[in-house]
Amino acid sequence: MARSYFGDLAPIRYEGPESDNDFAFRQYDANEIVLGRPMKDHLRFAVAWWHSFAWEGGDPFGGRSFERPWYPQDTMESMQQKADAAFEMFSILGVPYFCWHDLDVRPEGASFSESRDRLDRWVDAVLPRIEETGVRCLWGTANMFTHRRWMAGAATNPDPDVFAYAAATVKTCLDATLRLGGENYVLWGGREGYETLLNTDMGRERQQAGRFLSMVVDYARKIGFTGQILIEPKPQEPSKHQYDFDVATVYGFLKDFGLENEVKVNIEQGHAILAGHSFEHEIHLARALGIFGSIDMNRNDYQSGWDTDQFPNNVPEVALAYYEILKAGGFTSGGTNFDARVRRQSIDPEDLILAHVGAMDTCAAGFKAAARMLEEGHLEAALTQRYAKWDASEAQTMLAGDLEAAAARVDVEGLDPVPGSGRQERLERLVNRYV
Ligand code: XLS
Ligand code: NI
Ligand code: NI
Repeated sequence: MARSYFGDLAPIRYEGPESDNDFAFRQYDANEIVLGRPMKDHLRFAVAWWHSFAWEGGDPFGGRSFERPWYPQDTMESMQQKADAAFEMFSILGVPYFCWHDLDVRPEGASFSESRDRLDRWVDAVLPRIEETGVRCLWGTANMFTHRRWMAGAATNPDPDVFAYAAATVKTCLDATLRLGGENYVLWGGREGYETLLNTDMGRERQQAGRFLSMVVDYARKIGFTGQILIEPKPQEPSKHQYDFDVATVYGFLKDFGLENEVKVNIEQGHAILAGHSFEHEIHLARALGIFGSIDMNRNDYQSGWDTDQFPNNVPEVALAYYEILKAGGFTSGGTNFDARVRRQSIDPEDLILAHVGAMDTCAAGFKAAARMLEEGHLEAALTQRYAKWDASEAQTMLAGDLEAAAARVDVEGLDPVPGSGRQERLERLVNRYV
């Protein structure tokens, strides 16, 4: 029998906002129908294998602070123990999904083929657990940033041998994601960037990244992977500058390589802030460009400015994000992945559980507020009204015409535009009625 890491914790149930029980949901009622669907199907929560089970609590000034029974994570036995604890936690939380990197789930072997065999063995071990619990893979990804071989990049490396190693790594992880029935595959390029321009050829590296992504898309199609390929933008950290800076930059890159209909984005709250945007800005733009895919729901520390991967706890912020997601039509293959870790002093097993319970409640509260914002339609009505003149036929004719024709309207119609209020404070106050 599998050893229990979380003691005799029972599955978390919904008890409502008045409940004093910390081990209960106050906002997240999985089966509550919102906008015609159970909330669990809107939110599609996922636990991140790396932060919850592989991260050991280190920071730049100190090492491991946690003591988990599967440490040190260097044997296949520890992998099995970790997987047992992971599925135990998924069941306690009632989350439908998990996400993983190769390095989170198995130790690297002495050779590439040993690493690949180990990943296959992890998939073998996890498939029956998926079957029995119904908890599935939202996305898989390759860790191409921790090992020293990646220090100068993966696909963008000055050494073509590293490009080949990256190809082998992504191929293996895509194969594993396919076997697991994963609904997406993510590429996050933490080392695809530079430390100094003095040793960097950006034009060349960008071409390599474009070729690599095209190869990944072709291979995914070839093996019958029907999931969505996603790029996760981030402007910097760990590199000084990363090529997948933000949604706008990634869209330009996709257009350049003809991949804008093949690849979408996984947007992380903390990365949006690092890029100088808000989370809702990034989702809004991805929606406008038709490349919205999924989210990583974790926040930064606004005082330190670091990407601290904290669990969400700000309902108004989360509400605006879900409002944009609802306007995008909701998630299709994507979901809400908690790419978040407990603080290094939160060393108890129950801290892991409660962090997720709190985050799920925050998301549920924000989501319900967003659903009401959409249903009542006041924000949408204000937006429609603001652009209403553009619906007129003469405006559309002008847009399809040339500069001279547009210019001629000023003389012919005697135009003298009258500015209208943007009503910002009124709209901000309106949002506060929901959150
Ligand atoms: C790091 C990223 C990473 C990706 C997956 O900042 O968020 O965790 O989500 O590689
Ligand atoms: Ni991140
Ligand atoms: Ni992330």
